[in-house]
Amino acid sequence: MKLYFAPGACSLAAHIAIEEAGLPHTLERVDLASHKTEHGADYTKINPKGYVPALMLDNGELLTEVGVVLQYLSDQRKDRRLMAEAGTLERYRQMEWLSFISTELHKQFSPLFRPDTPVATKEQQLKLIGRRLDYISEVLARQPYLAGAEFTAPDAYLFTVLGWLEYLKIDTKPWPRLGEYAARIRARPAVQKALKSEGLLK
Ligand SMILES: N[C@@H](CCC(=O)N[C@@H](CS)C(=O)NCC(=O)O)C(=O)O
Repeated sequence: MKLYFAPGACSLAAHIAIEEAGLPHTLERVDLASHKTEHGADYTKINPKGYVPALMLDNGELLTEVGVVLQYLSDQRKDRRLMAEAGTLERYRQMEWLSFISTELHKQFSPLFRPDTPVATKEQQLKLIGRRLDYISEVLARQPYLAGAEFTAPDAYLFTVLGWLEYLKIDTKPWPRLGEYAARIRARPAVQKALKSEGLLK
């Protein structure tokens, strides 16, 4: 399988899951501004949606959408317990987290990355993101990871999105627990490996 990624973008969640699952893979970096891959290919011909992540399976099928790619990867190595067995309530809870992070958190950041977003819109987005982080922080007061006692795929996704707070220089003082959580995840060998190979760690 091949993961199309951009350093530090939401594709990092998939990259972490690949490393956590120990799956053989190759990587191809995408320049999101020019839509060219590192090998000079037109990325829009590979993924007409134009965004990352995209996972090219060995049979030539392309899988997109973070929440789905994470579940696919997790299901390749069930013994690593990145997602619970399909059909169980535990699995639906994890899917609930994937959906929440995608729609209620990840996508609220998108206008903050656009240079032409009006300041008032950015402020509204920051307030909304703050409310979501308050909620997540309350949950993490009761348990070390989103789905309970163990690291699972939704944690790879949340860790990736939390990384954008620093990049965007957002004050994280209201959520010290999230900083501790991110530090714990960052220390995982698979996460270190993914960060290093994206050039985000020396
Ligand atoms: N719904 C998509 C969103 C993916 C997305 O927002 N990707 C961003 C990076 S985090 C991107 O590639 N943006 C560039 C673009 O939209 O052209 C998913 O869940 O995978």
